[in-house]
Amino acid sequence: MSKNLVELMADLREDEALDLIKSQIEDGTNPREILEDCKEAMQIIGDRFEAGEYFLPELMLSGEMINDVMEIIKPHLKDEEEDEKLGTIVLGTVKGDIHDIGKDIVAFMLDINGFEVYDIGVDVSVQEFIDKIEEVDPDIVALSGFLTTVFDKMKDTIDAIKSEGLREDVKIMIGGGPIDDQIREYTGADAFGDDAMEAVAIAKKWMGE
Ligand code: B12
Repeated sequence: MSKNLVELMADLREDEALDLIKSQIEDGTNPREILEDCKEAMQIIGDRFEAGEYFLPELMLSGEMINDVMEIIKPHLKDEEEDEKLGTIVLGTVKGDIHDIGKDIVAFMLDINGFEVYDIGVDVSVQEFIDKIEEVDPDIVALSGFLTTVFDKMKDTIDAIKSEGLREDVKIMIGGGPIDDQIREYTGADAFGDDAMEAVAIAKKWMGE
């Protein structure tokens, strides 16, 4: 755990943070520890936004920073052997919602844990989900959403998966800021997760790992 990295990232001092991460990797720090620091920093950034200390440009900057961090550490998190994928996942943020930082972390963690992830982006319509499911025949569909206003879109998406006759073929998980078990029940999803590690744990369980 590096307090320094958390501070640099929370203060959006990206160049210094990236330099520190590079040297940590050279020194043999576990990349997962670096990810934990990133998560803590993002939490602080969110808190500062809510407290009126940060505004939209800072949040956008934090999104770019996390992408740059991931570019650096991703190759070091890959399993040694590029073995068979554990399963296929279609992931997207539902219609009306453009939050993608959390979804990107989920995509990244599923990817490095051995899943084939089709990340279809943000503001994804019901039809776009259906089209992708029909195209790639996934084992799992993962819906992300951060706004209370998009719970209905999650439900619509899952209802459409049912009415298209695809529900029996996929497990569905949901997640994002306000998602809890009540929302899971309302939307008809099979599971919800609080963070990317839970997404991985759920997916592995479903694939019999
Ligand atoms: C960053 C941010 C933004 C950025 C998004 C940038 C981006 N590229 O994503 C911008 C500035 C664009 C933005 C816009 C808006 N935002 Co905003 N935003 C946030 C903020 C500060 C942080 C969210 C975030 O990315 N956190 C970082 C991630 C990493 O944290 P995390 O949640 O722990 O992530 C994990 C889980 O979510 C989980 N997860 C995510 N997806 C999935 C999927 C599955 C399947 C699973 C299992 C798990 C999972 O795994 C993630 C990784 O571990 C939150 C406040 C907060 N503190 O959460 C508000 C917040 C989410 N936003 C909010 C609002 C209201 C808005 C706007 C409507 C503001 C406005 N008036 O314009 C717009 C909406 C735009 C839209 N149509 O979507 C509200 C939502 C309130 C509500 N309950 O509905 C919040 C809660 C702020 C607040 N307190 O009011 N926002």
